[in-house]
Amino acid sequence: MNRIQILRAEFLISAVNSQNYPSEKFPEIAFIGRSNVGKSSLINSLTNRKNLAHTSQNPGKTQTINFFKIEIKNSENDDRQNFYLVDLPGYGYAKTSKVNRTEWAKFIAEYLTKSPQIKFVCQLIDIRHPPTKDDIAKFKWLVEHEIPVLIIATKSDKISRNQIQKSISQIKNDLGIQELSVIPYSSITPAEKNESRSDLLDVIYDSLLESV
Ligand SMILES: Nc1nc2c(ncn2[C@@H]2O[C@H](COP(=O)(O)OP(=O)(O)O)[C@@H](O)[C@H]2O)c(=O)[nH]1
Ligand SMILES: [Mg+2]
Repeated sequence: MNRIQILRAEFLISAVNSQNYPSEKFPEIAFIGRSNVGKSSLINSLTNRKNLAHTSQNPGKTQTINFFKIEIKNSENDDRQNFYLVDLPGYGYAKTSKVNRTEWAKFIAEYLTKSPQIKFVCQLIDIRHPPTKDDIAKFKWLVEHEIPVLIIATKSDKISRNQIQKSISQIKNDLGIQELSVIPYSSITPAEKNESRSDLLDVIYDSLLESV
């Protein structure tokens, strides 16, 4: 059985600037990645709710910062913790105009640099392809700003086990950090047999107990 269990998961608020961030503060875990990489699906998988975050086959849909309030429990000692999962708009969507891309950058940079309650950022990369220029640029930006990053390689069900290991090495290589931890993840694997899900919940829970 999973050590960490979801007690509650609800959509709280969509924000377009810092005035709209939730007034009640909790630690935050944010998700970034290219449009269509699987951010919303991962939030649904993690919380084990079908439609908490809206998924779409058409990239470029989410244009706001979406806050989900989550309560989890450590089944070993009944400790309960609240936090926010934060779904950020996707980058790298070809049809988005240049103006839109600059806006994206300002809007996201503002959130990421002005939210001291962020514990870490999950950057999602499609396991089937090497990181894009955009993926690498965003990763470097996070590292430069001293924001802890966990790389999640999405859609791992689409390739073989052997390929998973190769893709993970490629990602580490392209990002230039061999000791980086990269979690392969499949959002279509049912919660009860999804080991990556329970690993990620463990990482999140442990981060919530750390001070700072
Ligand atoms: N097979 C598979 N498909 C996925 C997975 N994650 C996302 N998808 C599909 O990829 C598309 C985009 O997913 P979505 O979560 O909306 O991406 P977002 O734009 O990053 O929020 C949808 O058609 C999903 O069903 C996964 O782990 N496995
Ligand atoms: Mg989405």
